[in-house]
Amino acid sequence: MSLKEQLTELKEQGLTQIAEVQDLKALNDIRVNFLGKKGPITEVLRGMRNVEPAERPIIGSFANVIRDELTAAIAAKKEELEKAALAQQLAAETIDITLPGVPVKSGQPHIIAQVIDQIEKLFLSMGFQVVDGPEVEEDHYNFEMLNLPKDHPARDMQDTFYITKQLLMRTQTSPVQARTMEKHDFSKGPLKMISPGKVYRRDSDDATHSHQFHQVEGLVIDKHITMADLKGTLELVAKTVFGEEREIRLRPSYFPFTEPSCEVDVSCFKCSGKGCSVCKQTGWIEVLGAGMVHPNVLRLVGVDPEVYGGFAFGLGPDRFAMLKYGVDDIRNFYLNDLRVLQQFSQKG
Ligand code: 2U9
Repeated sequence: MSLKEQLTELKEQGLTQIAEVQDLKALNDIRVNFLGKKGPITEVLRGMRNVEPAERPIIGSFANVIRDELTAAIAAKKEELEKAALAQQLAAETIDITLPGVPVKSGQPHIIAQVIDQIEKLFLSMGFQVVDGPEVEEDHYNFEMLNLPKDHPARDMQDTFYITKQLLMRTQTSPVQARTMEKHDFSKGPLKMISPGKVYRRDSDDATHSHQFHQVEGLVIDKHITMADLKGTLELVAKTVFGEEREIRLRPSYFPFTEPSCEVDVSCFKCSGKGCSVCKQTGWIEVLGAGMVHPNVLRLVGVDPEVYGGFAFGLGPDRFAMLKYGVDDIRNFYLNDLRVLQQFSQKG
């Protein structure tokens, strides 16, 4: 068989194999087989030594044409197989967007956190800072700095979880205010802060008491602060949490850290003051304690009570949430029963 015939036969064989091949790997094997350095075409061209020199360029270019034809056929087949593979993959991965979805369960902040968030937003909008502090506190900041020396009878008002003689679980968030006041540079401006957080008392848990609950305390210290500033601020708290129509009233009371001190009632949001079971027929519900910061407290943090004064208040988000949502047992907030907690969805 002449070289030309051998080459033509190789071409036919190659084209047949290319036409029949079904996958990319086998196609690559064909390419290596036919066109590689050790392939049959190279092998046939070795026989050129026996060909007339004048014939050699003709055979050479004939071989090149065959190489080009096979290369083009392989490229075309490669494209065809790749397209088919992609089409197959797309068909296999098709998503049926008409299938019903799997609902994703989303959580929500705890109801107490929601109440605290609402109060924080109000005070941030009035330029207050929100300050955190330690829950394991020194006796010094929890009591001493708040005008409650060791022998003060008012220390009996709170039973305390003591860790050591000097360390305790804070019974109020006031120590955060004492620490902040101590650091504050009053020449740079007033102090306006709230301190939300957990507090601890050695109470037996029942429907209205929990050994751990929450407080938000507020403090404003500046020159020329009056009780009118206190009343205006607390009126906003009452309206924000219990509704725009609410009014408040102040009744005299006693706290060691404020003088004068008061208890604050909000007009009943259930009966609007007519009298019902929520307000025990009085039209008013006690929601807060407050007062003007005691001069001794100011002196203890190095602030001159002749120049500066201010107001302070304390409220219980647990009590707020119980009143607002008609929850009659505080323990519901701490049992983590989803059936209870999911009722306070922010969506609805
Ligand atoms: C400083 C000075 C004074 C914070 C105050 C109250 C009145 C109060 C209770 C209400 C219900 C706590 O959540 S509760 O149990 N609080 O009645 N708290 S004045 O007075 C301060 C705080 C810090 C330096």
